[in-house]
Amino acid sequence: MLPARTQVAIVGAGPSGLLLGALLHKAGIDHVLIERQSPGYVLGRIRAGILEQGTVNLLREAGVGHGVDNAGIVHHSIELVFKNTRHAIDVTGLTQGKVVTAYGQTELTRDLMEHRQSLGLPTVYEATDVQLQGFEGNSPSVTFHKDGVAHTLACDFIAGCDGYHGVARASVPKNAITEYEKVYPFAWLGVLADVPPVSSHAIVYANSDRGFALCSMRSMTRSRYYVQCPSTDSVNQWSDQRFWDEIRLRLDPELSQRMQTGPSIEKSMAPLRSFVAEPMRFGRLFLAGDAAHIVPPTGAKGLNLAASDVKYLSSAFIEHYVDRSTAGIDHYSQRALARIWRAERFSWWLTSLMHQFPETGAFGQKMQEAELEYLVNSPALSTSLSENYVGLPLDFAT
Ligand code: FAS
Ligand code: PHB
Repeated sequence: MLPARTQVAIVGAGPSGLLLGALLHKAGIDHVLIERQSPGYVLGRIRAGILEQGTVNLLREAGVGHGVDNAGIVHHSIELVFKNTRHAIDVTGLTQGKVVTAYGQTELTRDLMEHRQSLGLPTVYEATDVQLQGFEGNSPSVTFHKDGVAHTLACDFIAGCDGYHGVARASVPKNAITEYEKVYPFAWLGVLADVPPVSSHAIVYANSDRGFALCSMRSMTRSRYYVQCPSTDSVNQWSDQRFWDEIRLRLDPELSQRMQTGPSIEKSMAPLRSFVAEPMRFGRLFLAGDAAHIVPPTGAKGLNLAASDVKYLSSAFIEHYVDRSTAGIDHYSQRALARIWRAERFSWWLTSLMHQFPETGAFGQKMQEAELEYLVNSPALSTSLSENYVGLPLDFAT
């Protein structure tokens, strides 16, 4: 039986909404999670694969760290391929011991869902016609239909965790929000295959004059690979054979020769954009995760930014309800945006460095190769790459 009222209404049961729900429950704050898709649909979306340590710590804090602790693959380096040569960047050595962990968003989302189900927390899947009301005043509510029945959920606050195409940001009056966007002239074609990853100890990023490629993993027996392709391409233009042939042409000879291929178990196209909406608070509505920002996945920041938003927002709600302080709520947007813009810059920079841009031609390729040559030989630039890759601190002077 759904309550008619709660303290926090969370719209969206992706990683942001689920993680926020777990942290609010742990703090004894009532909330209801409203999701428009089915659990299977949410789990079927294959997305991120690299977690910053801050994200792993937050999962542990939420009581959901068992999956990543048992199956996560810790990485101490990344590898850059350009001019047919591969270079290792000692990320851990350059960041005084910091690491990243390879653990799929699908597995993380499943861990969060199972945790939520074990607690019997109020969750509405397949909600339709979700609408946000009254968040500019003191009596916000979320209305929706479930199995043909209309519901109104009164609440103190609404957390818009419903992604780039969600209803939360779309509910904000146009004159109250500023959107910054850059759409890249290409997409990523991603393939999941049950073959051992070509490099199990490091993510491989390849710049070639045929386009970008990325070699990642989900386990020691399941690989996740991407190639840059025209944004006008569709998945059915890419047979498995065409994909395997193309990615091997973009890697160095040793990796290309070592790559094990097999039938794809998932194949999808992801458009690339940089996007930020400012501010992230509108009265009693707060945006978190992809609802407020998008990064090109090159820097593996999307899911990790969602996690830092949730860290800030859950702390703000806890301060409000437990400490009776509005400081966290009042500072949330400024605090989150400070970290978001630094990750936006890093993701844009790495995307610009690694991808083929038709309009810059052969000179552009030479500039990228010169910068990569400089990067792999410069402790300063390699350190800059590494400190961004492992994740910037949660707080710095804003
Ligand atoms: P999500 O979009 O994951 O979740 C939002 C949820 O809200 C969804 O379940 C949606 O169904 C629901 N929703 C939407 N509208 C609603 C409504 N009106 N009412 C109720 N619910 C509603 N990041 C990386 O780091 N690496 C990657 O390789 C990578 N690849 C990606 C590929 C794609 C195609 C996309 C779209 C994103 C990718 N990302 C990647 C970024 C991704 O991991 C996001 O950062 C992450 O999913 C953010 O989580 P949420 O903020 O929860 O948003
Ligand atoms: C992934 O494993 O899906 C992945 C890894 C690193 C990235 C992007 C995606 O930069």
